[in-house]
Amino acid sequence: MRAPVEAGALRINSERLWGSLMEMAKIGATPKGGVKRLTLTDLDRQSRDLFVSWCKAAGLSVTVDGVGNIFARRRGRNEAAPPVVSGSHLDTQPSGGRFDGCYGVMAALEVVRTLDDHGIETDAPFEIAMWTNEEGSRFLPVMGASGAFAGVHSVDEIREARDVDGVSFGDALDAIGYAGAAPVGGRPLAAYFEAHIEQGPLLENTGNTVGVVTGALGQRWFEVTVTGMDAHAGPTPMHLRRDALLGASFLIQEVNRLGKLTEHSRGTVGMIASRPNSRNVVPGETVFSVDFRDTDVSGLDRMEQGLRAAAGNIAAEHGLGIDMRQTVFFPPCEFDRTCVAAVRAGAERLGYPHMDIVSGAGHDAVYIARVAPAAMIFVPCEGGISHNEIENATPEDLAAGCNVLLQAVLARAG
Ligand code: HGY
Ligand code: MN
Ligand code: MN
Repeated sequence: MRAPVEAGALRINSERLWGSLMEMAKIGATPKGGVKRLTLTDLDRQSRDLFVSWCKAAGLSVTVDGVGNIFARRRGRNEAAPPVVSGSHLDTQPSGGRFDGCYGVMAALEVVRTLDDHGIETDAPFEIAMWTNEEGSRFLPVMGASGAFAGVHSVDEIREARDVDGVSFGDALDAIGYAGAAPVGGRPLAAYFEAHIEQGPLLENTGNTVGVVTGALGQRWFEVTVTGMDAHAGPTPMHLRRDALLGASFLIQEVNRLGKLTEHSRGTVGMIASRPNSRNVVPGETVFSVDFRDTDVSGLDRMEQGLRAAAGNIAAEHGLGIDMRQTVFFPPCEFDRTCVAAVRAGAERLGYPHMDIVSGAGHDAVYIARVAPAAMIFVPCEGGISHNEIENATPEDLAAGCNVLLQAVLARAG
């Protein structure tokens, strides 16, 4: 029997953590060193199969729920107690990196492997969670499956979502064989912790290794459809045109202006499709996404009202139809103070420079925080760059975040 180790002296295995990240990053690897592993594609299936094989090799019992969320459970002394859970997502952006999401899943797996190395049994069971479709890139809504677990979305709503090719979430999930039998949500969790790269520059710029995440920005997304009239680019005089793409260009400028209203507000147009998309045809229809974020709902309201007012003026001036349909909304969230304190105590005990930080990105923890005490741990990423194939992080920082996760999990799992 190994000599018992005081909890504070426990450390994860940094090489093993890094190795699991690099192994997973091979699935969907892109020439520029990123990862393209869109949710519910065959690459997603391969990453799930690899993750499940590692969990089974670690003796965990694996269940899958009706929207493809995977839970890998490590027994606790008290099997009747609600589990402490940690995880994140394995799906990526089309031009994603090796760490966004994957780090949180591999960090939770490394916690299991470290507990096993030392023969440590926890009071409460511990579960690794892998949430389907966090990115919201192929299917709306973003964080859809953790949202379903939290009861924010129905399973039907999630399964009926369609991608740009008209493929439904449900059909894609069935096709990769991860439509599980377990009910979606409806069971108590003792606590939820998610480790994630910051995806912004604050930690790196301030020389902090750990971000104690106290909450996250609220988000409101729209799909805007501008309708004009297809026309010939030659004979049609300029003043007679109803140019949808031109109208959209004014609105895109307005989204950017509104996003600069306050220090914490954000406004982004990331996706656009213009039809018929032919060089010598005045575009008759343009559809684009709007992503507004702010620390409070009144800021989101102000940006929405500003854009609707601009749309009214542009529609009148250019003879266009403009429709704005909300596709995502969640208010700013504050994480559970006890869980946040457990993260901060872990960083302090391990002597890592740390700071409190609000997440600019949405994460599955934002929805899980609605049904369980939750908190997050951030580590720096190089240049604050993410949602980009050059996304990078150091083994030392990733190990530090995982060590803090281990401490926080032990504090809550007993
Ligand atoms: O968009 C976000 O905040 C996250 O990457 N889903
Ligand atoms: Mn993420
Ligand atoms: Mn992301």
